[in-house]
Amino acid sequence: MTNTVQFPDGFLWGAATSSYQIEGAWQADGKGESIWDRFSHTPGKIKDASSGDVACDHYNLMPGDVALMADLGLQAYRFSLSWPRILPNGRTPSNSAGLDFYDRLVDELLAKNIAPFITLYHWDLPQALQEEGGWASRSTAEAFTTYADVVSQKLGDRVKNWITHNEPWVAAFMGYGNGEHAPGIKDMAQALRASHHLLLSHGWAVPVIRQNSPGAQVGITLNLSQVYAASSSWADLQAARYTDGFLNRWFLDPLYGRHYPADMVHTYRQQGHLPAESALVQPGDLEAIAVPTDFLGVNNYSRAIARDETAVNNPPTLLPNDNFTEMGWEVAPEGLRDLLLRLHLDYRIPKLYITENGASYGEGPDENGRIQDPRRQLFLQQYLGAIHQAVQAGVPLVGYFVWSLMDNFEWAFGYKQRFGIVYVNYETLERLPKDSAHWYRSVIQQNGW
Ligand code: IFM
Repeated sequence: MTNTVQFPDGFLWGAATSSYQIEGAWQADGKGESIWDRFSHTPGKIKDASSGDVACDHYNLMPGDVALMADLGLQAYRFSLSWPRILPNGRTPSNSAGLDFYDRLVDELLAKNIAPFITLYHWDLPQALQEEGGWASRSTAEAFTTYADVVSQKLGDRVKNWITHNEPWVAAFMGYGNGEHAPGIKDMAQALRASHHLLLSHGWAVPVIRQNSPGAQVGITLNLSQVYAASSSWADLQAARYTDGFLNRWFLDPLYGRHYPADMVHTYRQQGHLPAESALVQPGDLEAIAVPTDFLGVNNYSRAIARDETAVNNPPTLLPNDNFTEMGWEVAPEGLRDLLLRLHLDYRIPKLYITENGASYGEGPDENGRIQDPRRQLFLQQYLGAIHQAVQAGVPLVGYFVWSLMDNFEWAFGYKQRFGIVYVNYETLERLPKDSAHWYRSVIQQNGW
């Protein structure tokens, strides 16, 4: 029987995690404190008062986790490095025990034929750098470049896929803007400074990684959402334009050589959040940020519907559907298809990966130890169907990483949200593949379904 959905030959199938969310071992072997250690240890910041101190204890259970990946048939594994595990104070000297952990992880993966995709920064900034202003300070971008140099020198002979940053929008606007993430600062001016320094550090790190890792593919991962106006009224169209600028174009435009979007610069200036350009954006910065990259990583979970709530007499013609994950995010696979088409048409990106996509549903083991999570399987099937449509339409999307390999610490939500295709029992740390993991294994085997 032939498959109904067949991906192109060579399409890469993987799963993703991040250091703070799974590793635990927050003080082991000379690791320094991160902003997430500090933040989660501050009462009131995490919904269930938990932290990543132990998390999935992946630091100690790593070989078993890699064996599990092999068992699921994964072809690639996207993970992030804990900067303070490697550079406890954010800068050299490095901590060899920390680097050795990732060295062993890489070797373990390669021995099982799983391609490592390294993300350098997935939000766990060394606390020592936050004391100097964190991402709001330009010196953090310099420190990041040194960090990229240290790790790509060590791992660049074997790791050939590098992602500088994960979701700089979240790091900047939730870390420094609304304060829901570490370091918990609520100041839009700092958030905008952080966004520029995150992008700048990307631009500076790319050539360093290339130098240390010949033949490497280097990119960045953005969280992007297709934005739809709630109606065709002028007010809602304006709201959609603004939301798209805030979420998407603020990062895409400078990365693809278009400078920061003029409409957003104008708005942020009017709001008093952006200083005169020369103070923040220095000569050469925009050229550095627009360094050519090999791919863009796209993290997508839902769509955005924009509405101008202040405008009267414009009833919405587009409303969210009634299907939400336990994060409260609307299930909207067509949003991912439209996003991919838009990226292809507007930015002509040479190569794309979905570096995260998945759903939080809380199903646990039944009396037989089986985890039936049909909603997650349906979610994945619908989103993969949408991705397939985009590929058929000519979008150069070459791989997919499910979020997440296993249940883990979901930031300000703690352990209450479960995104894994593998269940983690946080009492025993036992890992149990859910039904969706078995289904995903068969998708990988057949390159479709
Ligand atoms: O868990 C996060 C991940 O760290 C970044 N992208 C979104 C996921 C789900 O919220």
